[in-house]
Amino acid sequence: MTDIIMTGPLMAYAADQLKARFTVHELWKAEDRAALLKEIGGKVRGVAGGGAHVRIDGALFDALPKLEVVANFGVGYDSVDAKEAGKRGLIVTNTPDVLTDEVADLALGLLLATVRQLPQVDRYLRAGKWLEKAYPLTTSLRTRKVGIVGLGRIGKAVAQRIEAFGLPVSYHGRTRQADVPYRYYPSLVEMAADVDTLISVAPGGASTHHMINADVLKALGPNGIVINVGRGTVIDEQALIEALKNKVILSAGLDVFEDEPRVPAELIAMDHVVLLPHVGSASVHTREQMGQLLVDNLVSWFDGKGPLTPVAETPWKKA
Ligand code: A2R
Repeated sequence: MTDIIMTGPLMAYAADQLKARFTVHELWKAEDRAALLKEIGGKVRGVAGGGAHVRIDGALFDALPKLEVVANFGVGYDSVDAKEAGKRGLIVTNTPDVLTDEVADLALGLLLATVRQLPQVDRYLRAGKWLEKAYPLTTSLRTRKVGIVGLGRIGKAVAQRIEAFGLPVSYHGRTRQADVPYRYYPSLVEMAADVDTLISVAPGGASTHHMINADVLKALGPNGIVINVGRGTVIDEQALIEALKNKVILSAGLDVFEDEPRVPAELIAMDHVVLLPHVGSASVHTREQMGQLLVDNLVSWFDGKGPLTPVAETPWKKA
């Protein structure tokens, strides 16, 4: 059987399929990872990974001279150095599309929860405060203008849902898209100045690092709400905390953070933000689909049929 490494825990649904088809080495369980890599590195041809358990980069590739393919669990693959993989002729795959609607649903749920303060209202009832008086009136989704940062697969699914709620949509990305009806802003600060609600669905990595910074938050203004379901690194978290403290913006709904699973104590102490533990795609249904696509990519590759969903940095050309 072909040897592969699992860099972090995968749900049993996917892990059991991998174990049936491959000889699986569970790297994150090893007390001495370097020793395990030394022992088995020479025969490993595939990696199944994702998340922050082990960074999949040149150092790992060096330890795996026979490596051919890295199958990432998740559409975002910023924990994999895909550029370096491309240089070395390796293939990296991710799990696009199968999680698009789930994450978009969560984005709308988080937006509503933030605007109408649903977690706070729930806490209010449980604390018996309704018996004393009605919950104070909240801000509203009505009259809001939404700017999407990263109008990709998930961004478009979010935009459709925002349209269904009757709100205007704009977007910012590196390129104008010909086939979408939404207003395009080449400048994120200019978009922030024209809207009051930012929803970030941009990927992580160097090119988006701290893209939502103090200037963007200032432009968004005192009625501003920031929702992030993409990657935590896209927002300058310290600038966000300052903006929330000083009422530069109104509120934030965050599913992703800069240093997960660690969330700044200052955010946790704020009652006017909604914080979720990176659950965008975290339903049984969608995680099974993602797991299946990871397995299918590895099986297809080792059956000689090529990868199903290679990332842009490691395109696959059939010989
Ligand atoms: O910039 P464009 O036109 O290529 O648009 C992409 C945008 N994007 C950026 N926008 C501004 N500055 C950048 N440096 C930048 N880099 C990328 O993000 C595109 O519209 C969007 C990403 O869309 P997709 O590749 O279709 O990804 P998908 O499936 O929507 O997932 C987005 C992210 C994942 O990477 C995970 O981090 C998270 O959502 O689950």
